[in-house]
Amino acid sequence: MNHLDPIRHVRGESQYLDDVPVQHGTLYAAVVESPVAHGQLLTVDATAALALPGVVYVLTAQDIPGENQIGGIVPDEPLLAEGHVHFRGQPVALVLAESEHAAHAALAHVRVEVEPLPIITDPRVAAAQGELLVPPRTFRIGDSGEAWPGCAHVFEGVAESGGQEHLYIETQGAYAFPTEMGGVRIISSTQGPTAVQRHTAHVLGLGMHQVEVDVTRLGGGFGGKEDQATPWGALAALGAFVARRPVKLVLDRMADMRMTGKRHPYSSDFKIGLDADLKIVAYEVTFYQNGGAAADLSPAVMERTLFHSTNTYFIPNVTATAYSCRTNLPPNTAFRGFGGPQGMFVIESAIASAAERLGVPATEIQRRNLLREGDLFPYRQPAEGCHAEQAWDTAAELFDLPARRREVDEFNRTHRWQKKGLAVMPICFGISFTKTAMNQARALVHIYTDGSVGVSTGAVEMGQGVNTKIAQVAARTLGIGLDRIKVESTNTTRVANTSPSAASATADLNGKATELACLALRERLLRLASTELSMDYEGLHIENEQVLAAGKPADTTWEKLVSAAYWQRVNLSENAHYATPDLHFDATTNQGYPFAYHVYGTALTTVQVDCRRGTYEVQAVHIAHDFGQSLNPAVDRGQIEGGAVQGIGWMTLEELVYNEEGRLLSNSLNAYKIPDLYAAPKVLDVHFLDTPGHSRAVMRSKAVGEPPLMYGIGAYFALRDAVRAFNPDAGISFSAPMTPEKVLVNLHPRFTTTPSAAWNSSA
Ligand code: LUZ
Ligand code: MOS
Repeated sequence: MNHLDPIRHVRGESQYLDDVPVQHGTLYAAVVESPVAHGQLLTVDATAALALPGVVYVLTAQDIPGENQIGGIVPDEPLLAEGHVHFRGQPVALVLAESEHAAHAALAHVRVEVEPLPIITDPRVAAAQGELLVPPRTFRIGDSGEAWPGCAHVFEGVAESGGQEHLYIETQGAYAFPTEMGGVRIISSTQGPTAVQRHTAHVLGLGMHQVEVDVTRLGGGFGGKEDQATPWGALAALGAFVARRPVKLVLDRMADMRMTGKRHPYSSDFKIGLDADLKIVAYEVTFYQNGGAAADLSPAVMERTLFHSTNTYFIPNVTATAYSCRTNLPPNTAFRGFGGPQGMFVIESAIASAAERLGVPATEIQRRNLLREGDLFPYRQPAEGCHAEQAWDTAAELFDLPARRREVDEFNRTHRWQKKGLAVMPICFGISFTKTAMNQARALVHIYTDGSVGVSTGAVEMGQGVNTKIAQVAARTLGIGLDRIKVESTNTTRVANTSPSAASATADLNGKATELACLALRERLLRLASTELSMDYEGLHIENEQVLAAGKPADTTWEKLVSAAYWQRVNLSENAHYATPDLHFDATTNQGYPFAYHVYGTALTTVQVDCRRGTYEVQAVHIAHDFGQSLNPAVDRGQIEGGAVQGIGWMTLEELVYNEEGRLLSNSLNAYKIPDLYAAPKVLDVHFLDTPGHSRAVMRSKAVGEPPLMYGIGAYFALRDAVRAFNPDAGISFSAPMTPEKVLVNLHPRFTTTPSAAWNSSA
């Protein structure tokens, strides 16, 4: 079965925010941005802007009726700047005008005066000055300090990974409507409708019941709309609240790139110790996370970095510390993997560093240290249903790792100016929100009298296919066809207190709630059938819309049964709640059982580098992945392909550049490259491992959203392998992305010039 939406997408029938018919009287909003990255806000003078034709309002912090605060984890983020500005692009004022053109034309006429203050863009500089968003955290198991003397080999180094622009095709936006009694209704492009509702209510001084948020679908989120759809929803709502007219606010691409946070860049120190058999004995790592100007989700992202700091490996002695550093950049935020990829890049760098210095293949160290059943993660959860070795060995065998290695080495012996590289990337990703309380969801299922079914949950469809999976769960549980089922928009009035669609857990949480609701409805209908037909309830079930008793049709169809239930006054609606069982975590000891389960897999990546130009091609990515019992192999395969390519982009082409004034230089698609058809791997093979899935996964179909992004890390190490084949002495720093410029510099270090070094080092 395929994803339900693509045909509508291709026909242009799918409804995104910008497809909502514009209501008469709508005002258009545009956001006045801070022109500097740090300073004291002296004046915001809108006189000239207000004199322009079509400009109706210019709103500032003074116009906010409630509290000017949208911080989630830490209350440190105003909706509109007040007193100070902390990053370039920070919203300072909101222009409302009769047309989009008039609103944008007015921006330059709002005079914003700022007394500049010193700017920090580097997380290590921030940490040195005590500029931390939250106190540091340390995850510890064993005693790494005691372990060093017993190690045969100890290596230290630095690893750096860059940020990443989400580049959802649909930019941020919201459309707000005033409702009766001073409330607002917001159509929002958000992964977190409840976050938009909660913060909007707070900012407007309303109860949450006065704010309704509705989401049909997003043109991509990738984490960028988990927390950071909120300001645009709240700003549109502020406009609608003040003007008592509908207000539409949509960021254009460059404004979106300037104003919103991205994946966190990290700079990290590592120290790894191995015994004579290449077993990793100890690992110490310190992460400096570039959090940007406000906490946003950074503390949670930092925590997930710590959770994934040992990737798929068992290491008995670990000390992992993370600093979330305040800099004058837009607050960085959730991005597919949520800090996990950054943590995993460092342990892979440590292993590569050890392998290179010992002159052994990295795969020797990787394979020997893979997690086994029952091994403890540093946070003390045991690896249960561990498929790390199975994934590695299946990939190595199925895709013939030894032959691939020989082929690469042979090619490199026989080619001077072309070099190939190969790397293996095993992954392990924990599924659940690390904040235990967030692992809950609800579903509201209505069966209408004609037998059709409407399902509402907290899940947001953003292209990932969650609605398809929820429809499958409902159809399978009720025993009816998919054509009977409609997955409704995500609406805070129908399903309340939702967690964002994030953490790869959306189908699990909302799918399980849907399953529970449908099970209750099915039971109710079959109880009715058993009395109507005087049959034993135990033998009854529904299949293909037939009621079957002891495997034989009982002369009653789904439609007849539903109709009978209505006339018997049986409740045809059900509201179910699901909370992932068994989870707990103590954030003071950093120990517990935070994840429902882990997802495993292994990727083999082959690249070829043109050693005159530094350009390269990712030739093949071969993946063996643990889907469990996939509910939808087509959707799941798509997630693996998209995730792997997005990870390759992060590790290779995508280079975010801010200058020292905190201005984004890579501010459009001229300067910021994401993988296109040509940059994507020529071969992308996905093998479904034979694994049982997990009872905490929806219908034993494991979560699939974030894990594959980390396969992309293999591309960095494959490129490194190719560069070293050309220049074995290249002292390549562990610095991603490995752009063609960086490859060239590493191939020919003698020709390195200062300007490119400066380009590479800009945070
Ligand atoms: N969001 C969140 C996430 O709030 N908590 C998480 O643990 C998480 N993990 C991945 C992606 N988003
Ligand atoms: Mo996400 S990074 O699961 O919003």
